[in-house]
Amino acid sequence: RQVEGADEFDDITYHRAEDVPAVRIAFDRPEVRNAFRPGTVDELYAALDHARKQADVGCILLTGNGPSPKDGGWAFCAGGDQSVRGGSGYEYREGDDVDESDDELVREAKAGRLHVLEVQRLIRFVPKPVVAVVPGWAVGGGHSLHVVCDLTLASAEHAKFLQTDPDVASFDGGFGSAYLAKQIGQKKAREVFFRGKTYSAEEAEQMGMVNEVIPHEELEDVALEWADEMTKKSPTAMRMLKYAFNMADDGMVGQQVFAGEATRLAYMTEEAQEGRDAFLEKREPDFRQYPWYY
Ligand code: 1HA
Repeated sequence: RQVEGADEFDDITYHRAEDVPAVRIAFDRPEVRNAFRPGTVDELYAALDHARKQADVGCILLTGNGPSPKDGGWAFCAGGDQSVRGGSGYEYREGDDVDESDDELVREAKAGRLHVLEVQRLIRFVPKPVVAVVPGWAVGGGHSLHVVCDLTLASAEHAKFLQTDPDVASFDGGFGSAYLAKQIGQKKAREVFFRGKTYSAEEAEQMGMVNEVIPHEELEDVALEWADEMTKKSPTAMRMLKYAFNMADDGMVGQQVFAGEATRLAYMTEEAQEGRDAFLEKREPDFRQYPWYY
């Protein structure tokens, strides 16, 4: 079913699965291969952030609606909409849905934006698995989005993976390239960017950037099965694992995010509660009652 408030969105759709504690967020501009403009990114961020905050949602499926009404083509996302790329980023244009009461947004609307990078960080830090469900083209900034997702499932018939960044004089020098190299190795990642060749779902699976290739008709069902499996596991263990996988590559920020969860666990102990209670009761804490575990 559609998530409440999602009818406000123009460029994405946002649904909650009925039987599985998962949501489906989909680019909804199939006529331009689901390329994103600034408003698309705003909506995507809002939906992801909403999903992040739902304690009864354990998995996020990110996909692209299709096929294109123009030619029947399928896409996950074709990256930044080149028709609104201006001098300093992607620009809001006349008629776009910009909230005029939001001064900051109005100011931002006049400047070019690259805030899909904020979406990448949100996908990276949301404490639940995010699965890229790729029904067609994953290109440029859309390719980078699949790279940053925890898992990727791809349509056997229609998924295609392509990096056009240097063809259009753009470059994702962060997760899109460096993290891709962690996934598929330095030589292959450099080939993906430097040659700009299109890879099939099967080739992408062999490289290690796709988890499973699935017949197109079954793609969404299988994605829901994976979501079902993952959301039956311990939320704490899944969260700690995601952050543990991230930590080695995310430096001090990765440590901070992982440590935040360790702090949450520590707060749940009697030992931590003794610290709090002693402060509130204006007495010395008695930590001697707790063991020095080894
Ligand atoms: O690299 C970044 C960033 C890096 C750092 C920080 C922020 C970043 C933000 C964004 C990006 C980027 O995404 S740069 C890379 C931008 N994307 C591209 O260069 C992909 C351009 N598109 C294509 O290469 C091809 O269209 C395609 C391989 C995705 C599909 O080819 P196909 O199946 O032959 O279809 P095609 O006829 O080309 O496209 C269908 C329609 O979709 C066309 O419109 P029409 O002529 O029917 O009016 C086409 O213009 C439109 N379309 C496709 N992709 C885009 C697009 N329109 C605007 N922007 C697009 N990206």
